[in-house]
Parts: sequence; structure tokens; C-alpha cells
Amino acid sequence: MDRRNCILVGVPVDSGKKRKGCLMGPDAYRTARLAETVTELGHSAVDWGNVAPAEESDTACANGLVHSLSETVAWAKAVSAVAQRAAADGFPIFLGGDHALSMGTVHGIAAHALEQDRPLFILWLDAHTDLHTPMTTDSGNLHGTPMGYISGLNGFDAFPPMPKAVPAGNICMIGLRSVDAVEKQMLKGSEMSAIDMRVIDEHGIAKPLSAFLDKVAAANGMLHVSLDVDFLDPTIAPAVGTTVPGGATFREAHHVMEILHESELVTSLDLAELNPFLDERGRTASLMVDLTASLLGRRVFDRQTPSFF
Ligand code: HAR
Ligand code: MN
Ligand code: MN
Ligand code: MN
Repeated sequence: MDRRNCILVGVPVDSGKKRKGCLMGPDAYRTARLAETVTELGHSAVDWGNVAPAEESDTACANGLVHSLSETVAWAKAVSAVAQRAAADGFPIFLGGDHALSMGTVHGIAAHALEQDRPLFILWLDAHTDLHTPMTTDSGNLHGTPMGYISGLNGFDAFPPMPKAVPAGNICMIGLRSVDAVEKQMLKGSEMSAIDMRVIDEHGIAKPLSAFLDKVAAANGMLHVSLDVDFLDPTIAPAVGTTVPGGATFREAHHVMEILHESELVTSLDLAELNPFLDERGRTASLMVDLTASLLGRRVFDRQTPSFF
């Protein structure tokens, strides 16, 4: 098994929506023994502590519903710089923080990928597509926009331009079950792979994931995984502000992580949207740590996909 130099980066972004609490996420993961778990699996782990936002500058947005824009831009700038350094040093694990954090992490990772002259792929595990722009959002919550930003949509003038937009064909979203009308419109004719729960019901979660991983491998790509807590069913992961019923089960989620481990393709990871204020005795934080462990090689037997015999 490949030994990773894991770099834990706390990203307590809480500006992407109105309900507060994601700022406590990084410390909840530390309390749930993320570093120790990673180390017990034979990897190294260093904790770089929490990122602090850059200085805010004036921003304006024609859509008056958008809130906390300057703050979110300030986070994106600071997080990007750290993400780029962490990607050059090892395997970054970003401890969120709401999903607006991905504007920073993917920006930095994209800069690193460009430097390495390797294509960047994104696996987005989420109930939502987060494909809005500041112009299309009707909630004004910027955690609903990171996918719009990283895929290069217009309307993000307040943010630093992406070093290179991630091509639609390099993006796969799995777990979808809450997609706004405008987002559906944007997906029409797009090459983004959008795997909703119906596809998973019909075909299982492994097949669409493996098809995407084949593309990543064929292109010698870097793969950034962004795991939103609400990918998971709320009965097993209650600590998120935007629960949507019918999410990934415990086994489906672990299966995804086990396949990702075996692929050896993942180069960075976001843990997004955990709101510890809504948790029950730390169970969601602990589940997210366990999923990270599966991604990093925890399994029952030391072997690849088992046969029946
Ligand atoms: N589409 C809705 C909106 O724009 C909900 C977005 C919710 N996003 C997250 N992260 N919780 O996935 O407000
Ligand atoms: Mn999300
Ligand atoms: Mn979500
Ligand atoms: Mn909406």
C-alpha cells in the first residue's frame, strides 16, 4: 500500500450560508482522532492548524441576495495559497468548514496541477450540484456555488480567476438528489457526469464511479475528492445544515472510499459541511473520519476486491 504524507489543514469557513457552526468542524475532526487514525494506518500525519482568511477587500454583486461575498473571497484567497503548498508537500486533507471552502482548495490544487502539467479531475460527493453562480443563486448562499466557480462559469468576478477551469468532462458528481431548476438547465448538454440516487438504485454506486476512475487513470490525472456530509443519509449523518433524505448508506459510502483507495488515484480530499453544533455525540464527525480511513486503506482483509470463493 502506498504510504501517504497526510497534511491536515483546518479550513473553518462559515460564510457560505446563514446557519453558523461549520467553523467548529476542524476541531471536531481533531477530537474524533483523524490524525491518530491516519497514523495507525501506516501513513504520516502533520497538522498545519487552521487557515485564517486573507484581508477583505470591497466587493460588489448585482444580485442583492448574495451575502458574505467579501468574507468568502478572503477565505478563498488564503485557502488557495495553503492548498497549493500542501499539494506540493503531500496528501492534503482539508477539514471544513462549509462547502465554500472548495473555491479555495480547488483553486490551489488547480494551480499545483498546472505546475505539474497534469489534468485535474474532481469527484463531488454531495446531495447538491453546487453549480450556482453569484448571479443565479436564489438563496444567496455561496456554499451552493463552488462547482460553478471551479468549472469556469461566469459571474465570479470578485474571486481570483481559476488558474485553469476544470473541464466539464473531468467532473463527476455522485449522490445527487437536490438540484435547482437553473442547475438542471446548466447540466443539460454538459459533459459533467451527474449521478443521482436513481442511477445508484438501478446500477449500484461502484459502476458509475469505476467508469469515472478509468478516465482519470487513462489521463494520468490528479483526483480531488470533495466529500459533503449531506452525501450521506441524514439518519447516519445528522450534523449538517442541509440534510436531504435518501442519501448514501453507510455501506455505499464505505464502498466508494474502498474503491477510491484501491484506485490509488486520489491526490487530495475535502471534508465539507460538518456542523458539529447539530451532531449527536460526535457520530457524524466520527463517521467522516472512518470514511477517510477507508479511503486511506482501512479494510477487513488485506486484499483487493474479494471473489466469492
Ligand atoms: N441549491 C441550494 C442553494 O443554492 C442548496 C445548496 C446547498 N449546498 C450545500 N452544499 N449544502 O452542497 O441554496
Ligand atoms: Mn456541497
Ligand atoms: Mn450538499
Ligand atoms: Mn437554490
